[in-house]
Amino acid sequence: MKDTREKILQKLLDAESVVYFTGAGISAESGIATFRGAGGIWNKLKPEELANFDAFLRNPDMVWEWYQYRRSVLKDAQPNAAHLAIAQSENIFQNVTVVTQNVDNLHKRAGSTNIYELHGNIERNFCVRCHTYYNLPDVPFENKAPKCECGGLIRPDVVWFGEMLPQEIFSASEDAAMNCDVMFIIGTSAVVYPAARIPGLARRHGAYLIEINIEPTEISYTVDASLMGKAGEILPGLLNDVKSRK
Ligand code: BJW
Ligand code: ZN
Repeated sequence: MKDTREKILQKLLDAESVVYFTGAGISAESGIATFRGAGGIWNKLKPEELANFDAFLRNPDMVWEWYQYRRSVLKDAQPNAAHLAIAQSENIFQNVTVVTQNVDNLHKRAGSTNIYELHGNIERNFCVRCHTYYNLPDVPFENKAPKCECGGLIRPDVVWFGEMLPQEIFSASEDAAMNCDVMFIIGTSAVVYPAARIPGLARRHGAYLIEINIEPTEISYTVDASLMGKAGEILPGLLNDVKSRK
């Protein structure tokens, strides 16, 4: 049987280092579509046609347009109660690290200060030929894939299937996982590797694992506590209880 709320609170009261490992589900309540599950992007579009480099080379305008659409949604979106609760928990715990698979920048906008972005950031772009970086305001906000001065295509600075994750960021995330007392696993299906290795690493190094998700996932059976429901509804209340008892 999974642990009770009292046991969870006790673990959080004793914790010095907390890692939040987050996925698309944490941004669902901000109106950002997830990839898998109900309403997920991949139910309608094929990942292999959009989220890999060959697809981009085959049809740069189509892939670029998809990212521009997502950027336009993000422009009007706000961090939700879960992002904000995580940022504010820097006042509760000594060390707080956000390890996110998301590219949406909402943790930063919520005020979190220690964020490892495993799959990049949709607000950055770079030239595939000369590797010059372009921030969003530097590239035209239109649907045709822009070109760099050198003639190379400009792509979003995100990690597509078959591409390596940023190695320093992944190593730092592994270190955080190996050294935390509690890891929250929030809004991720935990099926995409190597990111999905992070919770297991934390567990093997003695961390207490709390999952928050609207449905069971690949790793639900391995965690100490499963809280089923929306992150924006569960997390703020839990962290408020910890704060009021500290
Ligand atoms: C809520 C909620 C609410 C909803 N509250 N919860 C076979 C086996 C194993 C591995 C592989 C394999 N074949 C290929 C691989 C490797 C591949 C991989 O893992 N594939 C698997 C899918 C099978 N991985 C890679 O290719 C990675 N690179 C790599 O391995 O490099 C090494 C290498 C290099 C060269 C050659 C060979 C090896 C790279 C992976 C990159 C992933 N990129 C994406 C796109 C990023 C850019 C973009 O955004 O466009 O990253 S894919 C997509 O999935 C995105 C996400 O970050 C990632 C994870 O998704 P996430 O966050 O878990 O979201 P969902 O939608 O899956 O889940 C949402 C959850 O939220 C659900 O559980 C809901 O229930 C829940 N939820 N509302 C709480 N309100
Ligand atoms: Zn260039």
